[in-house]
Amino acid sequence: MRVDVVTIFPDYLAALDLSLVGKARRAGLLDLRVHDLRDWTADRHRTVDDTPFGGGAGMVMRPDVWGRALDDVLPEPGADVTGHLVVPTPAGEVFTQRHAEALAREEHVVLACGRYEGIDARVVEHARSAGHRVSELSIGDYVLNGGEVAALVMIEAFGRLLPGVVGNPHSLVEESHGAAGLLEYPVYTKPPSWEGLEVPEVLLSGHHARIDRWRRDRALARTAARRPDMLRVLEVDSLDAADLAVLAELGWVVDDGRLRTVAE
Ligand code: 6GU
Repeated sequence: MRVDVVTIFPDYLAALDLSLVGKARRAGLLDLRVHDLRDWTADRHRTVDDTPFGGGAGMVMRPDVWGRALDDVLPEPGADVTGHLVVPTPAGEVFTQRHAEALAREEHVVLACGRYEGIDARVVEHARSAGHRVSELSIGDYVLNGGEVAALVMIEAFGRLLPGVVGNPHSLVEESHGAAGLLEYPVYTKPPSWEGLEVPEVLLSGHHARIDRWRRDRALARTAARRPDMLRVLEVDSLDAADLAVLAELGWVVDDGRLRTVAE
């Protein structure tokens, strides 16, 4: 997979040399290139921004500079490889594991990192009319100074899904936000007793069916407490009788094919 990142702070992306993503790059699974947007400026001061039309605070990134950069890094329209332009922005759709899975299937992703008040809106419009897929994505409901950290988050999230990047593909199956639609259960390791705190007895029992049931119950209870929004959209067909009994204890019932609390 090829990934290009365009930014005015290429050093921000240095972390992509580390850990699993760094390993994927060195193994040739990920061809990742970071570019300095100022390489596409045309003036002595290497200007990338200007004041907003219509007035208001802050500066906006110029479409001409971004246009030249993206013309160079996105695949040519009609090329055999298709490109997907990702623009990290707090005004985007919220990035989820589903976006990570979709991006991991792409041949070529370009991330355009904006700073200041954002990029002139015509840049996205122009890329779309040139036939590129474009996604404006936010990593959550808070404001960052620019798209660089969000790009790091997205690259790590989809990079680890590329075939061969995570050593044991099984570890991708059970984790939070995977197919089960539940948060992950709590985990423990040695020593079995630490600071007066004991590892739950069942995990030391060697009784695999009871361990699986205990983990499933903890996942359901955690999701109910921390992410009730996930329970509300859960596929009820994925729940067995024991799941429904645990959920009932927690005050959740099935109504018209969906979970809801008894209180509503
Ligand atoms: Cl993608 N960019 C910025 N600047 N702030 C954010 C964000 C992105 N996602 C959440 N906050």
